[in-house]
Amino acid sequence: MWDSFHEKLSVVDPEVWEVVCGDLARQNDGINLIASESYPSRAVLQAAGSILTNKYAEGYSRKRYYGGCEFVDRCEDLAVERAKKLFGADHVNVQPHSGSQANMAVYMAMLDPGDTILGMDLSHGGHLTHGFKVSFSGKIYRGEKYFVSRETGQLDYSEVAAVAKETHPKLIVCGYSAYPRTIDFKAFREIADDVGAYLMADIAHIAGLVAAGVHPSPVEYADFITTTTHKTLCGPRGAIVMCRGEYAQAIDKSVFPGIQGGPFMHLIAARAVAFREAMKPEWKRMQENIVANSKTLASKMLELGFDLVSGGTDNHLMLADLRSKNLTGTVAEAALGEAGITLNKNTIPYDPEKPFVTSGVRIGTPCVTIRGMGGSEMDLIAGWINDVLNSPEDASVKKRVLDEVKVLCGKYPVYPKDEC
Ligand code: DSN
Repeated sequence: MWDSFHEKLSVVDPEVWEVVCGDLARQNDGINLIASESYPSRAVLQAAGSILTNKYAEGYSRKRYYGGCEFVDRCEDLAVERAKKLFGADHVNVQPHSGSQANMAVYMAMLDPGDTILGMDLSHGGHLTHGFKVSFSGKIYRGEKYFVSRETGQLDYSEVAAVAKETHPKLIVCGYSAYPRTIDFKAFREIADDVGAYLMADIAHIAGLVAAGVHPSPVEYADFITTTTHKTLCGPRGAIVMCRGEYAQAIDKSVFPGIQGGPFMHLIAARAVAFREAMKPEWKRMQENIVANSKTLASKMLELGFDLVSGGTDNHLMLADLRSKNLTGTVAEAALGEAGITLNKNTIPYDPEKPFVTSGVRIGTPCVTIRGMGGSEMDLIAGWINDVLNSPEDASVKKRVLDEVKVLCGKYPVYPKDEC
């Protein structure tokens, strides 16, 4: 055994330890409004950082290509059984390393190269893997798009139906990265049935809300459901695919050996932990609070004169259209970052700016809610966003907000500082 085998990270690699400590301080001291991030529990982090990372387990439980899988089989079984119970799904594959791979697994299982995928346009809130031209999904398959209504900023289901009739998709994707409203999965099922397409719901953003019953579930309507496990689900990085029983074998073969080799057993263990936590009543209440906080923040933003795409929110996020403030998303993201508020620039529907500039910011409440903040903190946050974006060049405003943010965050620590 080499000398430093049992030494701590802080001793073996002070440079990397400094990064960990730096980001721990950033996470504790700042307000995180990135809609796709969350804070997993200590138990999830412990499983994710466990010695299960050492184990190769290609294959599935009790059908592996390696010996010594008796313990990891048990943890994959737990993850599968818990996910099935949590979402009411017939079949779940818990091995995808990411949301992109979960989506790829469905496409590779059900489509042939050149088949048409119909998804929401990326700049309207869709995802790269929903048929966007520079992604594998738009290169191997023919990507067609639907859009939100220019007037309402919301889905117009009759318009989606018309696009489906014109484009003859083999698979329709619903579920988005930046759509603030409830999705009508039944309407999508009807559209898919009318054109003989499969329906895939990518619920990566809203999976926690769906698990808690705060957003309607697609399980009754979609043939396939994919989700990452690290957004509102509050688990570790990674993803799962759910499907009707009739597609179980095709999906499993598509994930392994189709597109992946060895599953990350430490992350599958952590997923099992997250699914167990998601069955608790207090976790459900937390998901309800994520939406309540989002609505409070949205109404305060509207009161302060911000334009929100679609006029508000039904879920964990909102999209602020900054054109009336004469600001781009890039400028807003940077100014707020200097004031201790992290969010991301985001295209708005029909955005006149380039995707790297954008006219909007996406604002989400999962992280602030997980750390315990409520309605009065949402009012404060909206006020700080307003102060900074009214004078994005004013260093004294940003410094004042940064100090106030730090004081508030001190009352709602995320993780203990340990040895940092
Ligand atoms: N990158 C994710 C998000 O921020 O929504 C989507 O994959």
